[in-house]
Amino acid sequence: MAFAIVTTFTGCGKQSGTTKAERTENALANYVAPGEKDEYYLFYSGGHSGQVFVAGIPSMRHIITIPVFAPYPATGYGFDEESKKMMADFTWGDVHHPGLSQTKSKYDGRWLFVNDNANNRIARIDLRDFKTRQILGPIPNSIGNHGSSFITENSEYILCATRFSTPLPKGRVADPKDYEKEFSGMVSGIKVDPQTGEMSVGWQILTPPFDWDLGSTGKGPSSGWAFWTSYNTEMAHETLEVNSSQKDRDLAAVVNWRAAEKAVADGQATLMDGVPIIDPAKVPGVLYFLAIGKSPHGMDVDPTGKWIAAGGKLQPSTTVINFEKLQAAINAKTFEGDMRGVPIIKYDAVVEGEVPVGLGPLHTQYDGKGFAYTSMFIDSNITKWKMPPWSDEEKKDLNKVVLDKMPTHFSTGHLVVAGSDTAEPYGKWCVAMNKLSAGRHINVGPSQPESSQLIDISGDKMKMVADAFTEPEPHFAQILKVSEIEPQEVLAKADNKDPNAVWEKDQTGVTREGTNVTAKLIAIRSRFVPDRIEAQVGDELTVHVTNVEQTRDMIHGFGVIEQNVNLVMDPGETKTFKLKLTKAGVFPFYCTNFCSALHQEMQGYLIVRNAGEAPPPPATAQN
Ligand code: RUQ
Ligand code: CUA
Repeated sequence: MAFAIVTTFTGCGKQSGTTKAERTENALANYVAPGEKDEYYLFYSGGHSGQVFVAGIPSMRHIITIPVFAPYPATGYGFDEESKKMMADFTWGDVHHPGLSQTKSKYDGRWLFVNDNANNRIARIDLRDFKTRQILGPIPNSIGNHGSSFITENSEYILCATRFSTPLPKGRVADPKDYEKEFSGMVSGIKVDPQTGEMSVGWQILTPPFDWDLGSTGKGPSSGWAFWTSYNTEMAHETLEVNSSQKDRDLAAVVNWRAAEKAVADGQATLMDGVPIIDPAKVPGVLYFLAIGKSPHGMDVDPTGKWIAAGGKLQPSTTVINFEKLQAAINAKTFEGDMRGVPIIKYDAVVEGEVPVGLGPLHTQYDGKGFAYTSMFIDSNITKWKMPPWSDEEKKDLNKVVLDKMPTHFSTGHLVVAGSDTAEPYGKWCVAMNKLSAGRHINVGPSQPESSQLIDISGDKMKMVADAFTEPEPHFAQILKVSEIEPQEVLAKADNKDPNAVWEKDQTGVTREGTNVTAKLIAIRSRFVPDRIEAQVGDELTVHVTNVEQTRDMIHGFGVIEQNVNLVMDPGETKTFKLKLTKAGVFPFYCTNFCSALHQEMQGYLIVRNAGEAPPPPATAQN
């Protein structure tokens, strides 16, 4: 997110309050000796890099990048036909909030979903091989898929809310000065197939053109519900910096997604662009509003499902909502008016307290032991506070529940506590994802990385353990215990379902049908079979390369000189590229991954003759 608030740095880059000896001791906590392994995966979103970064905790060492919405030559992503097809017309995305799949409100280690704020998409990464396997979208009838990807307790849905609004149906044009009347926002339920993880658009709920912000899903008592904050309930269409912060409160959305699902099944929706749309003014019980603190951002349900903390960027407190009271208010119709036919729940009836956490609270995470951690964008710190139930004395002065503040460097956006969004957080570690690194690293010129800081939250007082840096820009992360998954290390031959996979020399070769030339190659230490592909100018060339290795880490690449071809095949994998041949010449191809002592020798030739210069290439296997 971008903030118009000018921030000043407190502190001078030191961990205030600790001595060098203490800092050194804390740092030992993140030391993972050579040959030893981390205990947790950290999946951070890569923001507008379009990717997901994987690091280990506690070492904070970057291990791999999982390409999702942008090409990534290191793994050949975006070059082969399979990934190009998934990326469709886009070569970037803005990845914000990764969400691990859950069963019974616990991570089940199957999939990681990430949203694309820029092009309205959601992607699914399979945790068996850490590869992007589906990109859904652009989602119909919505613009700006920021408020996602929030996973329901059994991964029934990924819930999304739009950051922007647009005249609907898409393609219709209206002047932004008629914003209030002509523009609409949307909450979407993206259905997840429980067996395959395949996503499809389930249903949508029409909303006024607020800018929906961050949210989360319910569990336990709040099972079946989801919550989002918003900004710009003023429905301004220009100079939002000023015009969208006029009101003291903004409206949060309280969504009963099970009711939405039922309304669609009962035929209470109308189709737009192929999606059943619910008008919440006509279908009561699906959507409610709740006026919470000015310009809020995160709205995070705690592990018990009873408490919801909403940050207020422009106020010095975090609002704690009691879900049981919220439910009671809905049942008793304790409303304070309505907005376009949607009831506004009475604030005083549902708020447990406003905790004075500091300036610029954005997101809250939980350790499952009764403590909450809120990121302070303006104050640059993490504030630890005690969750309700509070004593009468604490209720009188909620300063008493604020327990600790850890300075961060600098301007923390999101933070993540291991497992916070499940019913059973691991606790122990918190990572602060800071918007500014402001020179806490060797000087690399004006393009500065983001900084993430590892904080030990296992004791009464938080301990700063390590600084790490990534390319822009982590917005949120998920932490998964390494022992919860067992990713495959090679693609077993039997699991390679590509019909063009070949495993033996005599299955390889180059064939021609008219102007379509198809080559099937195998890659094995240290050669390609065949190592010659003959074709002519004007041909459509399709090449399938199978890496027949069944050994861990034995990756081969396939680069063709001056053809912008870059395949990378994991052991057991087949990849394909297509090329329209437009120029004659002899173009060497070679393996890009250093695979053996004779890796350099792993090469061959693509020979492109002018039409009529030579007979068509033989249809039989060479070599
Ligand atoms: S948002 S921190 Cu998507 Cu908070 Cu960026
Ligand atoms: Cu195969 Cu280098």
